[in-house]
Amino acid sequence: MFDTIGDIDISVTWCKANDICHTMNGYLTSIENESEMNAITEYLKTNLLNAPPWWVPGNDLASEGNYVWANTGTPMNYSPWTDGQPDNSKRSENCVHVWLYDHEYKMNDWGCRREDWHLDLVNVLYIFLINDDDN
Ligand SMILES: [Ca+2]
Ligand SMILES: [Ca+2]
Repeated sequence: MFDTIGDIDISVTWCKANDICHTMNGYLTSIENESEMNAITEYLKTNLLNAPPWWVPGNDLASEGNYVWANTGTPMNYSPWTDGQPDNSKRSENCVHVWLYDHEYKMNDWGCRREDWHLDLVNVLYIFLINDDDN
């Protein structure tokens, strides 16, 4: 379902993450159903000791509250939001990441250009996922 290009342990913004993927002729992968979410989280549990948040291409940059996948332009029909999210905090959260919250992987909207976080984990792009063919 997805390929990884190694575990790239750098902290980047959503915009930069997309740029990097483009230079590799790939995309941040969308997560369009529960089985895709399970496949990715299984990979993380198997290959990484900690629980890294990661960017997904979901965003509402074009129209507030209307989330689409940047890689396909299609609406986000699967979006397991964290309770209370998306909150468009400070009216400036338009990009989506997945994090471990209350022992579950959930989505949250976050600032597209933010890479700061007190644990230096959110917005760390540990994995690039390409060839998102849904196969
Ligand atoms: Ca927003
Ligand atoms: Ca948020």
